[in-house]
Order: sequence, then structure tokens, then C-alpha cells
Amino acid sequence: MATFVKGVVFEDVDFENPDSWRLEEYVKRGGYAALQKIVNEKMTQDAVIAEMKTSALRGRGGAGFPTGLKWSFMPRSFPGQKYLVCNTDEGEPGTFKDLDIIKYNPHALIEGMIIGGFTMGATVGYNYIHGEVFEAYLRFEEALEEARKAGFLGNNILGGGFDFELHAHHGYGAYICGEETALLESLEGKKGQPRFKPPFPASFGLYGKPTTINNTETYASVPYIVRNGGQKFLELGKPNNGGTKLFSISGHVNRPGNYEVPLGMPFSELLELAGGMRNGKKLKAVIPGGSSAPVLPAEIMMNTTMDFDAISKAGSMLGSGAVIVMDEDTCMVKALERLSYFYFEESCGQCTPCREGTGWLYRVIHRIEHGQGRPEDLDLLLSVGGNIAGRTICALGDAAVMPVQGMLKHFRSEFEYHIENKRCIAPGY
Ligand code: L3W
Ligand code: SF4
Repeated sequence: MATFVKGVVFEDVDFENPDSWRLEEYVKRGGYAALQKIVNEKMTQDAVIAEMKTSALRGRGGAGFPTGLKWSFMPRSFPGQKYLVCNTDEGEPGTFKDLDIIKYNPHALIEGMIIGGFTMGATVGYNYIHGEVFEAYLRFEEALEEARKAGFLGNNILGGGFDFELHAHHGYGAYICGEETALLESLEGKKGQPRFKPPFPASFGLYGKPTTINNTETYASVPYIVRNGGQKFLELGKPNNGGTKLFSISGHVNRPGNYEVPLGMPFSELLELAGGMRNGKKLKAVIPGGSSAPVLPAEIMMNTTMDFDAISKAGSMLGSGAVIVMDEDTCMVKALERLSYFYFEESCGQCTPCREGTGWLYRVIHRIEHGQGRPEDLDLLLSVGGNIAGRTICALGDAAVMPVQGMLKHFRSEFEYHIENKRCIAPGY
């Protein structure tokens, strides 16, 4: 996917230059200056955490958890090994930003992780990369080798008296391995199934040791913050939503792709950047934050800004920033059938409400879509959803329910029409 607009992560990256990802080019555009600054100015771990907190950088993987706060959870005086992990297991339907980061600017991630390692006293890091991608994985391995040769990884980095080694790990291609504790299990060589939380990874993580896990885009934002100060990053966005954010825009727009724009941008402007609606059609609805986020109708989206707080106030989640745009011809029943199949297929099967409930959701929506729906099915869907949400080990259970609740909240009449008429209300179906 092409990237059209640049912010903190892709600042100065030349997408036309096939070598733009290389160390030499990264250094030319100010790369590794943040790491050098830490060493030259003898910045303390507390000073870096303070900048991270000022920046209001919130986790870019889905939950939007404040990064500075997460970094402060790592026990300082722990006597043994601590780990840093990057989650590049990008699998959320609609999300395609993290693979572009390791493809076009891998050293921003590497530098961010080295800074994280220094700040939290972790000397070993892993980047867990989705198992179904190969080219981006090999590119990241090459970037790691460049960083090792240049002395940015290894012992006594830049003479600053700290060590950090970073490894790439090719994942297994299952969506659930992107859940942080399933990822840790998988990294340990076991079946990727979520652990019960708490304990959180900060106290019991990889091999039972204190571990911090962040998303690729989160780490890749760190060099900018250290180089320019947290305040400058904060001012790029809006209070409590610092910085720029990558939005992966897909669906019925003229120019789908990744757009890195300030948090707080009106959705209407983002839609314009993506070339507007395809074929001059009208906007019907948007899933603003990846398939797990509830759908929002056009009238809400056109009056909303793209940041964590505004989207949550509007009744959905900014999630990982995957914006799925649907035009007036979209059949909401068919769209929900597809989404529900995904969660049914990807449930790891550990908890009964999720394992059985996702199957029930899919089968009921499937029968509505195929003209065999019953009037009581809509309440049945809400009832099954109510027995899944909040009763499972990980967020996948909730994630399977939220799209169903969102669709029935805003487009219930279309489902009723489907049941009554055994066909879709949307033209073309
Ligand atoms: C220590 C505490 N640590 C929270 C940490 C926790 C985690 C982070 C956020 O779900 C969402 C999900 C998907 N002490 C802590 C603590 N932490 N309290 O903070 O935690 P949490 O539980 O709010 O979220 P989560 O389990 O990480 C993530 C949604 O993201 N999603 C999925 C995206 C998928 C991808 C992908 O494919 N790569 O990004 C999209 O919207 O539904 O709601 O680190 O340990 N007291
Ligand atoms: Fe597995 Fe679903 Fe339970 Fe998560 S909620 S642990 S995916 S069964």
C-alpha cells in the first residue's frame, strides 16, 4: 500500500528511493540522533520516561494505553533479566501500517527499541513479526544486521555503558498471536494462547520475567520524542492524544493507503486526503479502528475528529487506526457476516463463551444473510453477545461482540428487512 501523507514515523522518508530504509539514509535524515543525545547529554531513565509522559503518546496497537505510564511499570530494581518486545503481528482486519514501517523505516523502530531498552533496563528485545509476511521480515533482518555492524546494537552502545541486543522472530500467522500474552507464549515456543491477566507482562512476561510490549508504531515514534522533546510531539496532536498517527484507509475510497496525520484531524478531512468516496457514491458508515471497533454511521463520522477520545465519545474505538469506509451500496448484513466469520475462525478455543459463542454469532448472521433468518434472531444475537462480553480470558471475545452490537444499534432496520424480505435493502444485492 502506498503511503501518501507523512508524520512522525515517516518524516522525511523518500518512498521513491529504494534505499531510503537503509541505515545510511536513516542517519542522513537525523536517525540515531536521539540515541546519541541520550548518551551525550547523559539523560537518565527517569528523564526519558518524563518526556514520554509529556508527549501523551498512546499505544498504537489498539488499546491506546499511555506509553510513558506503561514504561514506568517496569520494575527498576529487578535483579534478573528484563525483556522488551515489539508486536509486529499485525493481523487486525483493515490494519496494514506496521508492515510498512518495517519495510520503509525499520531503523526508527530499532532506535525506538534501543531507547526503550536503555530506559527500562532491558538488555534483550524481540520483534515478533506476523508469520504470513516474508519480504518485510527479511528487510527487518537486514536492517538489524546494519545496526549491529554500526555498533547501535550490542555491548556498551555508543560508549554509553549500556547493552541491548535485538532479534527478529517470525510468528505463526494466527490473529490471536497479536494478543500480547499469546504472543509471549508463542515466542517461548508454545501454542499461542492468551494468559489470564493480571499478572500483566510488566511483572510476569516473557519466560516469567518483567517485559514491556509495545506496538511497532509506538516504538517508531520514540526517536522523535527524545530528539524534539515530549512537548513538541504532544503539540502535533491534541491534549491526551499526542502526535501524528498512521491511519490505514480501506474500502470505498479513491485512494486507499496509509496516511500519517495529526491526531484530532476531522474525519471529513481524512476522507478527502484519501481521495473521497469512490465513484461519487455517498458515505454510509465507517469502522473507525479496525474490525473490532463498532461501526459508526456517516452522520456521526462526519462530525467527529480522529483521536482516541473523540472516537470513544462517538461510541467506538480508534483501535489500531484501521479505517474501513463503506458506501451507500454496502450490505451491512453481509459485512457483519464476514466479520463474524473472522472471529469465529480466529478464536483460540480456550474459553467456552468465545469458542462456542463466536460460532453461534456467525451461524445466526449467516442464516439471516442467506434468507433463513427468524424475527427473534436479532435479540438472540444480543443475548449471545451479552454472554460472551466480559466473560473471557482475552479481548477477542469482546472484539467479536462489538461489531454485532454496533451494527444492530445503528442499522437494525436493515437486518429486520433482510429477515422479512429474504434479501438486502442495499441496491446491488
Ligand atoms: C500493567 C496494569 N500493565 C493495562 C497494559 C497491558 C497492555 C496495555 C493495554 O487489547 C485492544 C483490544 C483489541 N499494569 C495494566 C497494564 N496494562 N493495565 O496496557 O491493555 P488492555 O488490556 O487495555 O488492551 P489489550 O489486551 O492490549 C488491545 C484492539 O486492541 N484491537 C486489536 C488490534 C490488533 C492489532 C494487530 O493485529 N496487531 O493491533 C483493535 O482495535 O480489540 O481491545 O499492554 O498489559 N494495571
Ligand atoms: Fe481464546 Fe477467545 Fe478466550 Fe481469547 S477470548 S483466550 S481467543 S477463547
